[in-house]
Amino acid sequence: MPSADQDRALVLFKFDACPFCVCVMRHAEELGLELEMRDTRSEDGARDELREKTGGTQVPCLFIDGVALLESADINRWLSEYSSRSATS
Ligand SMILES: N[C@@H](CCC(=O)N[C@@H](CS)C(=O)NCC(=O)O)C(=O)O
Repeated sequence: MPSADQDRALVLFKFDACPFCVCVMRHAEELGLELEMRDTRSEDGARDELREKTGGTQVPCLFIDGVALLESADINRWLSEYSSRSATS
């Protein structure tokens, strides 16, 4: 997993009716982080792309420099660390 101590390209695969996704999106917003989003329900090809990259369709899935991180609690923990590190650099 890429470390949270430097700028990373972040892409969140999500859909809006998913409560775990909403939790991650809210947390990112609270931290002032803007994430590129891919919606696996409303966006053509996003779900297939997620399946190709992870072997499944579970969301939320955060890609950190292209590396997939699943599980909302783990994503939120990584984002908190990323936010605090980038604020001090
Ligand atoms: N433990 C996971 C649960 C995530 C989860 O259950 N996501 C659902 C949507 S709410 C999902 O991806 N279902 C499979 C699918 O939609 O293909 C987390 O906290 O992120």
